[in-house]
Amino acid sequence: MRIWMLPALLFLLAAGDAPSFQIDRPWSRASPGAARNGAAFMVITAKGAGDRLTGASSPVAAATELHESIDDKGVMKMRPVTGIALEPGKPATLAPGGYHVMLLGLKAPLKAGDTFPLTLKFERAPELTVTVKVEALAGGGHAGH
Ligand SMILES: [Cu+2]
Repeated sequence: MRIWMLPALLFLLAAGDAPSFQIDRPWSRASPGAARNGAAFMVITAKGAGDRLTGASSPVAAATELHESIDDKGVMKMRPVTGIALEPGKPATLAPGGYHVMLLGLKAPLKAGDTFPLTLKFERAPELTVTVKVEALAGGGHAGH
């Protein structure tokens, strides 16, 4: 093999190993009244190679964080996490009561039927923007969760 072929070959190998994702049902709940925060949920399945969800951003919120809801002796709390593992072929579920993308400082209330873009950031893969659908708030429930 000629030496100049090597970079091209390495590039092809790297590309073949690049993570890709199936993202199912990105959704959020309508925000009640003047709620300042919301949350986005979805199921992410990595294909080919594993990766890690490390952050997100959206024009509808001043800031976003990755959060995990935990049951602390019967009290639901949430805490920021630095990332969410995406193992190949193993769906990572972001859902009420678990992992979620926290939307901090909503610029306007989220209304049922609306959609908004959410850009997901990964450790290895390039950013990916999904369209989040706002669904009606079921029952009283907790704001944004
Ligand atoms: Cu949260």
